[in-house]
Amino acid sequence: GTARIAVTGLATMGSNLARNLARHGFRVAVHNRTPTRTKALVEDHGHEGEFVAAETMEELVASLQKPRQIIIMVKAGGPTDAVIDELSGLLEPGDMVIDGGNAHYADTRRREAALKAKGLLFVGAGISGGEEGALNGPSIMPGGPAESYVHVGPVFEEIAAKVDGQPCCVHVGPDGAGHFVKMVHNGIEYADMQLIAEAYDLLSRVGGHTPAQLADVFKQWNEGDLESYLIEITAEVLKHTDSTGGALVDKIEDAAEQKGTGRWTVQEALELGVPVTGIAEAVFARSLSGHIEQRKAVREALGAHEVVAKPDEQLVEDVRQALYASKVVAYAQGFDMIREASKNYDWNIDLGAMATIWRGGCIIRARFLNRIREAYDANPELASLLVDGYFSDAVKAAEAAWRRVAVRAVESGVPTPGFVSALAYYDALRSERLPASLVQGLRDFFGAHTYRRTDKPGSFHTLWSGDRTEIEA
Ligand code: NBP
Repeated sequence: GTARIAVTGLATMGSNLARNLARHGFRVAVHNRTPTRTKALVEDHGHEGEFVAAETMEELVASLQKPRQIIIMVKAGGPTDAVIDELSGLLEPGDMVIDGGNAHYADTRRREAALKAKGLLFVGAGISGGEEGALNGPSIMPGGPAESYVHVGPVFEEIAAKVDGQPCCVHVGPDGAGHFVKMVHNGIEYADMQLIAEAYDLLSRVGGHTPAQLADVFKQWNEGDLESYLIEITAEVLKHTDSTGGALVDKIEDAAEQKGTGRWTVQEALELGVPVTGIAEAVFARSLSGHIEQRKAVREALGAHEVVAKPDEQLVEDVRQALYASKVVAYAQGFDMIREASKNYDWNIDLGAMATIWRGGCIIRARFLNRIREAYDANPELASLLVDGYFSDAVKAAEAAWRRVAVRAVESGVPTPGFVSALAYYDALRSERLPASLVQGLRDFFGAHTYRRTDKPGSFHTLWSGDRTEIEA
């Protein structure tokens, strides 16, 4: 065969990725379970590059140069397994199967091991940036065996987004590392959006600003440290008026949906024992918003809470600082999670490189990712992003404003779980003593779970139901 690479699964993501490949001069073989999609792609976009249309999987495999590289862009889960099964019977040792869907990293680990046994190289690649990114340059997070990257890397780096001339693509690590990092990326995206939403809520309900005024505020914020795609599109959404002439945001039902990657992130964080409070609060806030009936029942029983607007000069700037500090915490937690997983699975992930490849192509692309990269470049062993000089200065500078915002939110009854839990996390990490001492005392009382002492080594138990002397456990 003569095609450089193949894509199977030509819905939105797959067809855009195939077009991106073709536009970059790669001869790309295309296939879809239902052949009408393949025909439509070649008819509508055949002029953009060199496509080889394949009706069957056999044809697709035959159309490729060796070693073969096939990107799967089908619905995650069962469909991906079905396609892998079909392909693995047709491929030869050394060929590469690349899953560009939103797979759970545990599935990717399982698939990688199964294909390795057949001599095939399996690459679980996180691809971020939605349909727009797939077409014009996504952020790509490929995992899998290092030798696969020799072949896949140059192609992916070519079609990925570029920032300062650098491609937003790097080999993340073995087996499920790429999909794991993509999952955490999505979790951070949840946290970031929740914080933005809280800022909007406070400024509209306590600050008394209209969506149009807030569009200007966010536009201004986008000129500074907060500069990011999400802040930019927040201004766009807030500015938009619909056919009724009013702000669209006031008409959109306030029940947030989720596809599940945020939930996965929190589930995995619980397993790894990493407190990703920002992501967890964001997932729960979406879930709470969706309980329309329960919200109504409680509102009716207790009375709706009326927030009285009390505009003041300082609020906008205070909220900006609280948003920035809370965002730093959310990213610090996300990076902690990647570091822990990397240790746990021996992935050896370069944290600074992750910040680098998120600077373009993906939803959380932001100026401040440069700072994260610099922090990990300077010290790959950072105990927390909060320890880095730039970030510790930034959160300390924001601290007073952050506390004022938390107080205003609590006093006025605007729920800000993201801001408040980020502040609690910051305060907890900086506390000399935590009340975990009492928790340990209670656990020892009812369950003889033992405790350690600050003044001598060893484990101890107090005979709570006896004479209350202490014994060494
Ligand atoms: P969908 O997730 O909607 O999947 C549709 C594709 O899967 C079609 O090509 C369909 O073929 C194929 N397919 C299904 Br369904 N079952 C199949 C089976 N048993 N065997 C073979 N093919 C099967 O497509 P998408 O929205 O383009 O997303 C593709 C992947 O990219 C997903 O994993 C998604 O999570 C991920 N992703 C999506 C986005 C996004 O913004 N949409 C962003 C990042 C990642 P058919 O035409 O014959 O039905």
